[in-house]
Amino acid sequence: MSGSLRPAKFIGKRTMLHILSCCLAFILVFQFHPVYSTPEIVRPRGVAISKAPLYDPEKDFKCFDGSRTLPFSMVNDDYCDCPDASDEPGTSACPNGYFHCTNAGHMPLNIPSSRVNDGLCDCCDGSDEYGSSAGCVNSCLEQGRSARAAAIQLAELTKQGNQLRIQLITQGKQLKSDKKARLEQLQKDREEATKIKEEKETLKNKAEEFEKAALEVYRQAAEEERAKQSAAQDEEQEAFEHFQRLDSDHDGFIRLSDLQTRQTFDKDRNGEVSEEEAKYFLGHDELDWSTFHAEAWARMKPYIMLEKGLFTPPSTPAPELDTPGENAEEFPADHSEEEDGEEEEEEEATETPEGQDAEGAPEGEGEVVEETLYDEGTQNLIEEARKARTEYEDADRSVRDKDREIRDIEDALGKDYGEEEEFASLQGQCFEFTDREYTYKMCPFDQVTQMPRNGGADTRLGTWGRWSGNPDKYSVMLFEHGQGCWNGPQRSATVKLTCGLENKLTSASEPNRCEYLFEFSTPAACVPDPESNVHDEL
Ligand code: MAN
Repeated sequence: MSGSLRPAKFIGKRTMLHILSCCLAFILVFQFHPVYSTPEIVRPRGVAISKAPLYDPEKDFKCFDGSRTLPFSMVNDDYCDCPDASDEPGTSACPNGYFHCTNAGHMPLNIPSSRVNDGLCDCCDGSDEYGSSAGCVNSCLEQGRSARAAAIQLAELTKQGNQLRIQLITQGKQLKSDKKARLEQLQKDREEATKIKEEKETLKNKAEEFEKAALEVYRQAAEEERAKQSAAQDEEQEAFEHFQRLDSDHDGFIRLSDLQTRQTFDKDRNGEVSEEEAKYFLGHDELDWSTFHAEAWARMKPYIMLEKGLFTPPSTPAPELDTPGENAEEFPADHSEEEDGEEEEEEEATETPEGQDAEGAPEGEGEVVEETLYDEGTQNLIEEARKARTEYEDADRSVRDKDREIRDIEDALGKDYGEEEEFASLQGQCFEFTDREYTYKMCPFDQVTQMPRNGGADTRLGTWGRWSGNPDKYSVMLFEHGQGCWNGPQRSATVKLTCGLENKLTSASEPNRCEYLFEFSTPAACVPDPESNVHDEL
């Protein structure tokens, strides 16, 4: 502001004030005694109309805090007498005082006393610079006009927005009562669903008991079968190892001569293994592995065991030599004391019989095991148990679904959606604003996130905290406890609500590191001011 202010000469002397306050007529006071600033109500400079009665020139002045009483001439004498600054409303004498600009044509204003005559025009009527050379011009009419136009515009917007707000209130109340009704229904349904779940659980347990008992039979049979197979494999492995030992030239055949060198087969214990003895065990002139395993091994094994001390024969005498095969079951002579050095040395043989791998595992192990075929009764029990399990799981899910919905509704019902539920319809919606670097997403009553435009993970700026406007609680939303800021506090977001005809996130900024500020326009914030903002003191 610049230009010339009406001639304003500061007259602060106590005597002058006293004279002026005593007896001059209104016009005279206004025109020639600038201690008084408006023609309507006589009052000292810098005093608001509302406080004028406290400054009666015909009485001594009492500091507002009651601490002192002064001759009226000491008001605005440029010397601070009252601790509460009330004696110096029109000067900069008191550091804690306020100067009131009337600003006729616009809005009155209180400015700190320190701004009086500081060379800067603070009041649009220029009244704060009556004793300086700032040359303020009175622009109150002009400013008032545009402020009023803006106020009218805002009032119109508020009026239209308020219509929408009224609809939102209806919607919000409806939403809330719908939720309450749904909650009641859900609580009943949950009781019912819990009963069903309990019944299904009992049925499932019963069906599983039957199923388990039926499967146990199969399990035991399978275990026995496995044990049998494993014993047969051990047996085969053992036979193969002996086959290899006896096959001294490793040509895949055992011949009579191979046996004749082994004391094990000296049945009559005469010190040598005769051809007959060797034939008795072989049954043929020569044997390959499979014939050995299928026929001769059973005859040889008792003798080999005897030799190792693993087998004790009955006390019956050893049988005479017979045709091979006929007396294969008979007990052999006790040769346990005999040693066969060669056999011991070859104990390390590691080859495996055909059809076995190096570890002796039978071929096919590790492959997909054939599915067990159950008898019809067992099959039915399995099927019934499966059905009972499915039904129980469905019943359990139904209870859990209801629990979840109940929790969500209770959570929503516990939230503060405004005095008249006008913000309720914002629950469940999200609004975005994109700046150069980020897209921000604000979901009222839920959370605010920040997404880098060039990709990368979202950052949670805060989850719903509370309304924090002052004095209008519902003008600011606070989202707290966001992701921690590197070397700093947890992120938080403040959302300022303004009246607008649509719900829209209109700005985003980060005034302090990791403290975010948003503006959100919404009809829910269009509350008409019962006292219009368009004041003037024309
Ligand atoms: C990220 C963003 C910024 C924030 C820094 C703090 O880059 O969340 O908004 O200022 O982290 O390190």
